[in-house]
Amino acid sequence: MPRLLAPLLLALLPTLAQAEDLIRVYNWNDYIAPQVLKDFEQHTGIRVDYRTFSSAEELEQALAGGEPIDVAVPSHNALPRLISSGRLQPLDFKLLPNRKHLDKQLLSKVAASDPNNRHAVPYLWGAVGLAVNTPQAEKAFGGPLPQSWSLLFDPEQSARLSQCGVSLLDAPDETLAVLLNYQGRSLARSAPSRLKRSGDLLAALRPNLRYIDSQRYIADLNAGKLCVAMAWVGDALNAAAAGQPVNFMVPQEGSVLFIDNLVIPASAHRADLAHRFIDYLLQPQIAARITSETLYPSGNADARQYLDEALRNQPGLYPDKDTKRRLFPLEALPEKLGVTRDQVWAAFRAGK
Ligand code: SPD
Repeated sequence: MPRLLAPLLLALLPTLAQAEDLIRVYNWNDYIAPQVLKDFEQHTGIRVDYRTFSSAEELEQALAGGEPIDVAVPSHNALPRLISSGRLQPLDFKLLPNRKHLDKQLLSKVAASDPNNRHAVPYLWGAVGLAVNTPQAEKAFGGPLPQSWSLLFDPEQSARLSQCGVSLLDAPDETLAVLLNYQGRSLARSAPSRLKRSGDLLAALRPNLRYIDSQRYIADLNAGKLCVAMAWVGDALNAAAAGQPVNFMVPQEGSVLFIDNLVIPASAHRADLAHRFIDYLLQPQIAARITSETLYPSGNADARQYLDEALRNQPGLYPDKDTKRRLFPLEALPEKLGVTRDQVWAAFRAGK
């Protein structure tokens, strides 16, 4: 090698090594303990390019566009479509020795969407419910609140609450599933015409809603600027942890359960490093740190022993027996119904 080239190559080496040891992770907002990412980088020398999304639609678009994502976090009901369209790689279980810590019941639930759990590792899960700032909401409502989705879906009730702030998740599957269940029906077994009527009902509620957003509501709940929000459990519990008198309620009519999963997209550039990242998160102590910070139940059965006792027994974090009976998993929709859902939701979100 010419003498002058050697120092140049040496100078380039760190850059080359860095370019090789990088993974791109795409996760839900507020869904990791940031220190865990730093520790992973320090421990392995692999840099993490970490980005977040706040709706299932954003993730679906990124995966459909073939973005070079190494680890993504879809919910269980999105898996059948992602798998059948070839968007996910099968996992190499040999590279995931910590997989043994996973909760077997969750694995069997996810297996209904991902046969033999070939593509997905349960990460965090939980219930959808209502985050209620009780003093504010009771004042606006004029008395004790029913433990019911009527707070949201009954136009007269949500109108009363609108003065202290009502918000809805930007989550069509969750919203339509709980609305139809409240009406005694099932989203996955509804006709497209029924879904359109649900869209009309939602449109009539629109004036009572401050906004439809799955990220902004976290800061607003934490700051006491909303009194009733449709919420994912951890986001509601975080508002209580921030000192607000916010309760997380799973209404009497029942609600949906989601299981979010770590997957390796077909478009991943570094499936080898993605497996290392997933296995790192599967260590029970790491999984416990993530649950302690996000306040979402862990997919890792052995993480529970590493949670503080107060957290282990915190009402609402891991649903009790009675609540579990009222929860049903989100269902994947048949293709045609999925199209109608998207149309109904786009019109509702745009206020049409
Ligand atoms: N803070 C965002 C938490 C995301 C929770 N999972 C959403 C599941 C959507 N089906």
